Amino acid sequence: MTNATLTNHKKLLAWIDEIKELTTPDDIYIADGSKEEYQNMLNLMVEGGTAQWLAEDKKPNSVLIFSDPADVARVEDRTFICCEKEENAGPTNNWKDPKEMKDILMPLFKGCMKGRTMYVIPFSMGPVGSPIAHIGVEITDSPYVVANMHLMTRVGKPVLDVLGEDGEYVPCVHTVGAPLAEGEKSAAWPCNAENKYITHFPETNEIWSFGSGYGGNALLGKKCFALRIASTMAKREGWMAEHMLILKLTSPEGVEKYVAAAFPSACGKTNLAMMNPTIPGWKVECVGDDIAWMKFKEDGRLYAINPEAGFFGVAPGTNYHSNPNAMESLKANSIFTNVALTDDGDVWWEDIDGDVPAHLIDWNGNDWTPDGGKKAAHPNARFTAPAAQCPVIAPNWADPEGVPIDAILFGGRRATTQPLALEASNWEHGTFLGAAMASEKTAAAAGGLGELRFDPMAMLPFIGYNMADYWGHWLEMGDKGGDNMPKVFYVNWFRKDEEGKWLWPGFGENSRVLKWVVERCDGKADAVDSPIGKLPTKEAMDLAGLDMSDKDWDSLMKVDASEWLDVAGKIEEYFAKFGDKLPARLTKQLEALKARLEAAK
Ligand code: GTP
Ligand code: SPV
Ligand code: MN
Repeated sequence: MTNATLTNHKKLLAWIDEIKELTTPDDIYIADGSKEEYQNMLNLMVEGGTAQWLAEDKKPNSVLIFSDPADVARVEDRTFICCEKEENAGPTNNWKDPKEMKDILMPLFKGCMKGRTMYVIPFSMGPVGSPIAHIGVEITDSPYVVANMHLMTRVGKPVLDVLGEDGEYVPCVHTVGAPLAEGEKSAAWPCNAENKYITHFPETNEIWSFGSGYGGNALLGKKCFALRIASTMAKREGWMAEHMLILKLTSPEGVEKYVAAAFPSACGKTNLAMMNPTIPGWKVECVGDDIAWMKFKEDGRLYAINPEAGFFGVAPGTNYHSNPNAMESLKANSIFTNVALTDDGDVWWEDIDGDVPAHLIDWNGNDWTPDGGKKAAHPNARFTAPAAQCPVIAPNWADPEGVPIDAILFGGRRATTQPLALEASNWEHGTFLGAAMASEKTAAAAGGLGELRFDPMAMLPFIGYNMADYWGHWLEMGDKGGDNMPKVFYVNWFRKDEEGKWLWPGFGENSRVLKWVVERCDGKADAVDSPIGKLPTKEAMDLAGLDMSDKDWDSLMKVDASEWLDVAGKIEEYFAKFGDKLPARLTKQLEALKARLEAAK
């Protein structure tokens, strides 16, 4: 065992031994978190044919990796919540009895690391030692996971030091599920395409992941721990684990506000979190781009930390216009997965800056030319980059105490129906808006692109327990926080006109909506009542310098009562799935909405 002396934690050592007995790797390596270790992982991947170096004058110290075409995104239908009672997983999750699932998993894990090295990665979600942070230990047979965990979390010795001899950690076991026969060479991207299991045991705080090496399926600190397991811990302990970016907004007068926003996967969190505002004098700085853990402090307010240390961002669509700060973050020391390769050793993806090259190597490793009609990068191609490389990372982004949240935004991808922005009348109404959130499906998860689905609080794929109990938890947090709770808003950057063109320019222009939001928090901007919430007036929204006709504004903001009555009917059907678990206060909100819509018809 390499680095065995790094820890005296008896339980941890015993667990490592147990997993070794089960999975029978050739070697065991405990990650120390050093720079050399990271470089070794990159070298190992390059030598093994998993990765290739990008040109040093294009993307220094960065690698490109092509995954197996059958392993390109989260697999929601292979993701399970395993708890004693089915009703505790709820109708939105795939449920399995814990014992039954272990009976399926143990034979799969038996001998699954044969011919490979077993890596043990102690990691902290959140600044090491922060009162809001939690520790996990991921065991994996994938060097790709080790390298990514180095960028996405805090790993190694400092974490083991905090763990000491008996600290608590969440055990996370991951395997690509591709044991090697004697002398057999590993595939460049080993996985078990036909047999993936992403499983969570919230009652014992365990994670077992089999068969996939990609993103949230394999980097277990992210969705598995920081959302699915953490959401159950948060419910038990009275805090919140949310699929939210966190940004700091400073007005020209120097007033600082913190905004958190829950948008579904590939619906604009990374973009909003690090945007350059187009309105003069305003500044956005990034605290986090995907996950927020929030706890009450003595002053009664909610404080959030970003439990991650890097960005695992969607590459396609990212360019110097849409997200210049992401482009700057990924300039070096980054890992690129399933993007295309240019002839001069740089990366390329759809809608990146500049002319479309005449020749590329596409994400399948094949020659690509523009006339072939195929995408060069996979739609869920991603970059992994250290958060500290972001030019607008907030100076206090890693403050262990967190930042006080002033406003929460919900939002999804809606081509129709949903206006650009609205404000909830209070926390309970905000909870209702979050619970009734719907969005068109993106490439971040396998299957069903574009289909409209309910995605409450952007947590549909990430909630570790019954969604209705989660809504109840939101309401209870509101009862506890009272007037100190953040104000809640609902935004939609994705409304289109009849010709299918965006009605709103989006990206840096979203700062206009942020300005309205924080001015509403300070009681400074106007809003008018509508059946679905308080809408900004055209005068209250700073549209200076934007060529926005009254007609376009009206289309962008239109709330059609009969269309919304239809929506209310769908919400009612959706809520009915939760039976007795549905909080009465949400039923009351729905009834009130229907009454307001009827009156407006
Ligand atoms: P996950 O990492 O999967 O959780 O996604 P995310 O929510 O961070 O989404 P991201 O910011 O990476 O955006 C996903 C896609 O939406 C990219 O292709 C963006 O270019 C596009 N996008 C982001 N913001 C806007 C916007 O304001 N308007 C439009 N039209 N597109 C946007
Ligand atoms: C998401 O899908 O919301 C992501 C990417 O942030 S993954 O880590 O793969 O879940
Ligand atoms: Mn996400």
